[in-house]
Amino acid sequence: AEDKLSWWREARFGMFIHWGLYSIPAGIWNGREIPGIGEQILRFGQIPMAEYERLAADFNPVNFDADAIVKLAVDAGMKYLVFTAKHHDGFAMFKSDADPFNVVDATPFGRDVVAELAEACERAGIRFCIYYSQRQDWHHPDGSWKEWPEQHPVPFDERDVDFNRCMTEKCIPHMKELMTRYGRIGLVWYDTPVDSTPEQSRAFTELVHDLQPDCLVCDRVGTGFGDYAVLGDNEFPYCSRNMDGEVPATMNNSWGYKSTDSNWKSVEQLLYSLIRSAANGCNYLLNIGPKSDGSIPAESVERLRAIGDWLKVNGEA
Ligand code: JFZ
Repeated sequence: AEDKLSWWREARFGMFIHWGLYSIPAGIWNGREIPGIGEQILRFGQIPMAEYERLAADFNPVNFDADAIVKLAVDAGMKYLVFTAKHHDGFAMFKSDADPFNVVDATPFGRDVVAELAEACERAGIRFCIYYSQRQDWHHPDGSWKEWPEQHPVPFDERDVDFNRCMTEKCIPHMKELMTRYGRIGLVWYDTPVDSTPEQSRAFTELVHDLQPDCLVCDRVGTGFGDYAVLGDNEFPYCSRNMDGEVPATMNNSWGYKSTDSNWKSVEQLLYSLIRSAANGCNYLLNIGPKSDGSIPAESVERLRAIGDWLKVNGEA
């Protein structure tokens, strides 16, 4: 476990990408602004899945350009990229034989976004990594909806589910596809374990380590498993030098693109957090939320360019 962390310890700065069907409504449903983070509009807006599903028919991001996004990351000084292969809504941004609710089978776009980003990262020489919501899956009938209530205090359907069934039918097969079809994966960013059992956390961890021995797993896989610690989102990094930590952060409030979220942090604030993270031996994983046409919000591009310019003068590598 020592050397397999070495690239990650040197990386210090990565790009997080939250992109999925939620980028289409971008925070607005039936003309009403839905409070909360954009990628969770289904939960915050109490939208029936049957309605939400129809977004797939409108997903056609003709301006998506994986090489351009990866170049933006590289120019900003980022050394890895973490992409939402599946968020809580259960929609896969890759071709899957396990479940038809995916970008290739369910949208007019029909392109495998995970494949295109993986290939672009390979060409540019940065590590491609996968975010996968292993436990929350609002689409599978036995997927979990349980969130950390203090984080997202919105009522949700507490119906009983047989999560092991969702896991066997969908999540494990998905993860096998992700770990075998897209080349070398740097790390898997599992999320919101909440009430995960040790058996479930172990299975999700071992699947990765079995199929890709050098691939890291973050500790949001739950119950003490994982190769490194993810701190609170946007947390002011006070991590210690002798722990491997990563600070996930947004430039505004939302992770997925939200058209009404204009609470952008300044370049100075972002640089301060990056430097503060690095000084404490932590990685800074800074998010962008592409729009539904595949383009990157101008506010994000502007900030990434400014950070890159600063690093070219003041950074080390
Ligand atoms: C989770 C997700 O629910 C969210 O949509 C986004 O993907 C984010 C990166 O991760 O939300 C969390 C999870 C953990 C904390 C905060 C938000 N936390 O520990 O502070």
